[in-house]
Amino acid sequence: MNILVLNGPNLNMLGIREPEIYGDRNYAALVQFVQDAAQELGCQVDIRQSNHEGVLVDWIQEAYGRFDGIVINPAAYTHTSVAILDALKAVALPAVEVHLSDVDSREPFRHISYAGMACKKTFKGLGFQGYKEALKFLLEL
Ligand code: CA2
Repeated sequence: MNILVLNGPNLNMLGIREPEIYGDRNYAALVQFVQDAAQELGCQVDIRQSNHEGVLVDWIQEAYGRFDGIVINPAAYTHTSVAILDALKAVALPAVEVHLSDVDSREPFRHISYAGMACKKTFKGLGFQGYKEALKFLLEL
């Protein structure tokens, strides 16, 4: 199984500020964690990060016919992007949403997730482990 793992804006800044919310490990550590999880679970992953909404939309579109599923942490675009929601609906690949933090216990604007409306499941507040749970979920589908 070949899974596309997408990360949205500012996740490349992990570990630099707000460790109480996002932890103290950096983005390179997240990539390593997901690669290790994929190896353990027996799937292939392509892990990408962009600060640009259109780039994320392009990558979702390009996943059609190339990947078996998508794990996505759209970061701030979670709460704003109908474009990412529409792209996920358009390709109709099984998708799982991940958030490092528990968005439901944070500011009210983080309680709405557009991308989540096209996802089969959301893992939130589990830190890096949420990505592994998302891979497991897709493999068990
Ligand atoms: O909890 C998550 O994974 C989020 O998707 C992270 C986003 C946030 O906008 C979402 O509401 C929840 C933020 C990504 C990283 O932001 C940083 C902020 C300060 C320092 C480093 C990263």
